Amino acid sequence: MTDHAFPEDFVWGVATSCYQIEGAAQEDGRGESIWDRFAATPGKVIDGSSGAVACDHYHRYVEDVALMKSLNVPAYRFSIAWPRVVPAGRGAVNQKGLDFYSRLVDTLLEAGIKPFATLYHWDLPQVLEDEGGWSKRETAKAFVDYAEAVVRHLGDRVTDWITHNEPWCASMLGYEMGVHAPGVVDKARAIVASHHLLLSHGWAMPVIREHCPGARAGITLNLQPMEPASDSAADHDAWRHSDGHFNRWFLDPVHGRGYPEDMVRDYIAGGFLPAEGMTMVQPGDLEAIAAPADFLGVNYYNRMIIRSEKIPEAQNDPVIRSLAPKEEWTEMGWEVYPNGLYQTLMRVYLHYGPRKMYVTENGCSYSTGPDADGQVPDARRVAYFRDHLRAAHRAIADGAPLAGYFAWSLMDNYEWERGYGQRFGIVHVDYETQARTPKASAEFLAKVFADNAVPVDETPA
Ligand code: PNW
Repeated sequence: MTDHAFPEDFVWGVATSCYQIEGAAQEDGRGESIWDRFAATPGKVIDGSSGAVACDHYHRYVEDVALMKSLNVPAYRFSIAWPRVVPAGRGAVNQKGLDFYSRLVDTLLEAGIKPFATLYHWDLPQVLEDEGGWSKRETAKAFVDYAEAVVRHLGDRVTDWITHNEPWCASMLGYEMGVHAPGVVDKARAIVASHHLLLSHGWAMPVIREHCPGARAGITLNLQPMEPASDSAADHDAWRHSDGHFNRWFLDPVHGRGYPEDMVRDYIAGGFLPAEGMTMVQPGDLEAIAAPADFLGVNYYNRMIIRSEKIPEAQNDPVIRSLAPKEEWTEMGWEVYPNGLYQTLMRVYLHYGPRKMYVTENGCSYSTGPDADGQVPDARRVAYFRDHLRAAHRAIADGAPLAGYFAWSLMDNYEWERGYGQRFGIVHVDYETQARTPKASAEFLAKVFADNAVPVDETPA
């Protein structure tokens, strides 16, 4: 049987984010971020842990790049820490912070690995949060200055730029549900924050192009296919609302459609927006947010089944993540649903028509560790990647302009409010010794990367 071959110029890679792997939180002039503060607040992170040490990547990046090279990794998506580069949020640039990323980029290029840099993966300088964080328009301005400093310094070597990672998480998990930093529970503030996150993306796009001619730039959204739990009118309406809150609220403005009107009505009705609606939107904002992008980044993990009644597991929107039996969930409690990746890519392609798409994250949490022989046989993760890659391949065959795929994550790391218990890596990390051990899934992906193809037959783990 032949394998599923991918397009010749398809970009394969692995992804990480700075706070989740770097550690060295106090070093070389790095300022405090909202995640340092949040993690130090009792009761916020499940195991009380923080990213202060994490995978110590700040000191081990040479070893980590060599590891990627040994796994045939062609591209690496990482994020840059705003509090390292501009410790006070705005103003003085910290050269030592920039130098770290400069060394990382040089090491990647020497190894023949293409860097994809994300400018914001949730670690806002705490000083800016003290002034209101993303609910303040000034934060979007500060982001653009920070972005300019980074691109001026790295734009000669990095050509692929992602402004934001998952503004839904940054706004809604951070300011609506409060389960992520800065831990605010205020839906009205979260909606304002979402606008300023998107605005900062739109404002940064021309600045990236100005300082990096030939740049390819875009934003990454976390998207989920959703279905109503039943054919009741109430479940269909809840489905409309959840899809609007999670997917359309970000997809629509980025693609020039403004904010979805049904959602503005819902938020006014819920008391989360004033009767006049989106009063924080100023003339020119929507045009800025719709800045032409070279690609849309899509992070895909699972689907949601939506019902109208609140259930105990759901904190806000009445959703259930899955109807599947618990044995089929990952350790995050997320259903394994590969077809949802196909559905998501096809929806974006057919409804929004982006120039290109990348899957900038896809992966799963299973805590498999080394066995007696020092192997890490993570068969479920191998199956997860194989099945999601087949779904991606189907979307390409059906016309979706998918240009690349980044596995989440290069290595086990700090899984935010879930601490170190959740392991998404294709490489196992022993947090006592910092030893890295490639799992079976790393060997599987190394072969996919080398062959530019996914096996069609059952892959033994
Ligand atoms: C993403 N949700 O987070 C992030 O980009 C990564 O930093 C993170 O490690 C990874 O997924 C795994 O969690 C998400 O509630 C967090 O839908 C929550 C959601 C989606 C993505």
